[in-house]
Amino acid sequence: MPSPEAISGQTLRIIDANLNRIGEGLRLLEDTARLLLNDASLTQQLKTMRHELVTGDPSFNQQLLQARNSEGDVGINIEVPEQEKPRELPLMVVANSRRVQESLRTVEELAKLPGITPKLNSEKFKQARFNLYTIERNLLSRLLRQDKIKHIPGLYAIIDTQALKRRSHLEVASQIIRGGARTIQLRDKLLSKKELLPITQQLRELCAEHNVLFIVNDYLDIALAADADGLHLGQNDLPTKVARKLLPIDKILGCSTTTVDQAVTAESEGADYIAVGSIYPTTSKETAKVIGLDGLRQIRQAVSLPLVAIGGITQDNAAEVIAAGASSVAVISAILQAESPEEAARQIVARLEVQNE
Ligand code: TZP
Ligand code: MG
Repeated sequence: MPSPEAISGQTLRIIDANLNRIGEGLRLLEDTARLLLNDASLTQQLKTMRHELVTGDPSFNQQLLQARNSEGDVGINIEVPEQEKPRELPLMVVANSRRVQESLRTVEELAKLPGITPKLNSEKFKQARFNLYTIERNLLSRLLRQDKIKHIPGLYAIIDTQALKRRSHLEVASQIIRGGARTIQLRDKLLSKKELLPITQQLRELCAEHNVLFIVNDYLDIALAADADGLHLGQNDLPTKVARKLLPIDKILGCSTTTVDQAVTAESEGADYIAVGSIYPTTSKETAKVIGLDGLRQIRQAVSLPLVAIGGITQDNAAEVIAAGASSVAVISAILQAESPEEAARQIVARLEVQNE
């Protein structure tokens, strides 16, 4: 009879296969966070996890290598049914996370065997499994929002009820979309929510038809009720952290900032883009503080999220705002006070395109 401390070759083979699966799966997740999402924090978490789990005691690693028998693995030729193979990146991320979680669980259990305990710390694999549940959620939600965030660069037109001067939200939004806006935000400080909701729903449909991003300012409830693509909040609105928790994971969240500190906080609390301004003096917001292009440049240095510059932006200064680091320009009066909102939008879009060439 072998002693209970002796480790069988089969056990080592299972551990070896599972450690490999953990390393490979974590690498795919890490590369997604790093190369696709440019998310430094998630990348670091995944890298640290991978290193901690797969670099073990050298003599034990040697035992694992000796037990390896890939050619004799009967699993190699077992076909995965076609419909079970993930073809989209979010599904692939889920599938890989699950594989790693299953392998972590397997190693966690095997590490409790008397012969393995001195070599592998079961608790470490359990902790990693729980950490990975959270990382999977963050990674997946970032991926699902990625498609929406891609619309941000370009013209971000704000349909402000007051600036509309009784014109129809829907009619003016259609003109601005024809002029080339990539994002429409509904900003209202006048109507009741009862009046605002049907307008929001109509704008949401219009934007969906034209593949334009649709964001609601201030009101989480209206954004949810109309199934908008996202919500935009200022410093005195619902805190970013709270809104992030309440929003479905595929909805994007924008946050208005005037300082580096506010921008860094918004980024760390889950904003998807940051509005920066007022860049120039504006008559559209009484409390706006002018921070200039220098303020914008400082925020550009401090955060990596896309920046939407706002405040006093016109076709004459749009290009310099982009040159100072904004991905997008948000505009009210230069469009809504123009004789033709469509033409005004088109002119600004043309300046942005020249700047990006
Ligand atoms: N936040 C900072 S400035 C501003 C807001 C909502 C108003 C932007 O309007 P305009 O007319 O484009 O300057
Ligand atoms: Mg607000």
